[in-house]
Amino acid sequence: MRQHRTPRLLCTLLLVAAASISVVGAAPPTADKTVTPLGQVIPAPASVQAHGTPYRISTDTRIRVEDSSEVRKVGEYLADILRPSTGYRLPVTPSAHGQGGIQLRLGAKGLGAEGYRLDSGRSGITITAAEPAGLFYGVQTLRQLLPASVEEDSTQPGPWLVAGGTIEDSPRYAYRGVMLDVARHFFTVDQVKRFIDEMALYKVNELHLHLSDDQGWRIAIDSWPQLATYGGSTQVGGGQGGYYTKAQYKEIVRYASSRHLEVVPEIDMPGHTNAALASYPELNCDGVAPPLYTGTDVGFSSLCVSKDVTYDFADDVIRELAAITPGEYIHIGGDEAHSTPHADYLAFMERVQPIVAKYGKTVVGWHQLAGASPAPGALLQYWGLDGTDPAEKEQVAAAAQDGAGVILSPADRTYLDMKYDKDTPLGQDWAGFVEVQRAYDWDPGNYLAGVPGSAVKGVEAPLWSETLVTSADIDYMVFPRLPGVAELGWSPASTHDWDTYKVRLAAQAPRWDALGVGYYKSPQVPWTTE
Ligand code: TNX
Repeated sequence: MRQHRTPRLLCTLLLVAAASISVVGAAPPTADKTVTPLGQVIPAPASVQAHGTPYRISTDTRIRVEDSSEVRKVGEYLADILRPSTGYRLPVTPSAHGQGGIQLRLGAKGLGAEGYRLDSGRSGITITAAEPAGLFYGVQTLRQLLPASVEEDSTQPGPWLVAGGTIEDSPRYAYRGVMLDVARHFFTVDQVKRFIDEMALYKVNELHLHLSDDQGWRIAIDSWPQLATYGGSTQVGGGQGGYYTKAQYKEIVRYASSRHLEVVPEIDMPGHTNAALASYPELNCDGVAPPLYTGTDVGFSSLCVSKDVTYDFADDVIRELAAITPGEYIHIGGDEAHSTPHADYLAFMERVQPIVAKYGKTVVGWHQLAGASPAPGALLQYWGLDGTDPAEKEQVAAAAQDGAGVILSPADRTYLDMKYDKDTPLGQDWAGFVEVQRAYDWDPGNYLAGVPGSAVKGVEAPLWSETLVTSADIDYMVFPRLPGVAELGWSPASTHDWDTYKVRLAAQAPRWDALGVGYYKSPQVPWTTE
């Protein structure tokens, strides 16, 4: 720590010098470049009032937390981010012991379960919220107000200034999701954790895991062990594949929860089931197991809807999955069931949706479920595009009018596996190219005609992994598009403006650099070279 005394002192002297220059009438000091303007964060906060003097995190700063283990965890999370780069001790102490520093307090009113208030001034920073989740989101805002170098894991010079003023913030939507397809290519627990950390920075709160598909089954099910051991043994391209043991899945759930994300597990049925059909011959109508599949076609597989064993299978899988999933939802897929006759699809969904309810969970399905009878309270995940058959959109609108919730994942806006342009080395293009502006510049509130505003529960950006193998591949497709979708989920529509958004987005790049996150240098974004 000693080596930082001199630069900090120097910096103070320079600030004093700059201040006195302005007194003698030279050019007024421009806004201090080391202080991020209070509103320059993603997602844009609901309300920002800049005033007063910046707070400076220093060697004496304490993180003062309310006496609650959940609040202490948020305090420790903040300390873990700040300590390596600042080099300060930043003890996390009960708030009763003194004033100043960074305070995390419960008790805010009127900001909802996820909202927070952040007050910053010379003597300290106070984040107040009704729940720990709100404090966590306040911490993400604080993080983005600090210089990008705060994300480095070695000591940096600072100074660590946070602009003065007040932010009051709460989300537009309760469901702010991202999906990771671990079926087409398998990603390890550590890779998923890295992904979760990246999402937390943008206040994403739902992690949808696509756990099964034609190419792989990725979760251990004790009553049907071959699903994972055989069905999970390969992936697109024929590589090794893999699956999560129950302990590993619980570790993902725990880690996600420590970042205030809920895991939404998906078992895609009745199509997209070749891995299951290959593992158990009895699930096939002809009793013959097909070979494992490592290509990228869709729509060729189906569970055997007329066999009772199919529902024993669905019951066992959903029961075991529900038992290790504390979250509210189980996603049952239901997309692209091109090999399931329509009447069979209806019959299947009639029998499977009640199983989800029986184990205490709420159904989520891809929007084709609107063509069946969605269970009470079910959420439909809309993944169509501008050119989708209007009749299909009307079906979703009708279901929404009947009480179904809608999650918006329009493929030509939110699909993170779409290429940015024709030269993008990774990804697909069946929904067109999705450049950064296209991903951001739409309004979930009036996107689908006939869907009541109250039926829109939020947005989700799916990342399908047919072409993605490494964490670097993931990062490149996610950044810089995901922050835009996250902002649509969080920020009030009144803040929506591409021209100011793209400047805030450009300001994120040094943070990604510091975090070691690669990204696509979209020509639409005014990246700064510093
Ligand atoms: C469509 S979107 C699919 C997936 C593919 C994806 C590739 C949806 C519900 N189904 O099976 O992976 O396109 O972009």
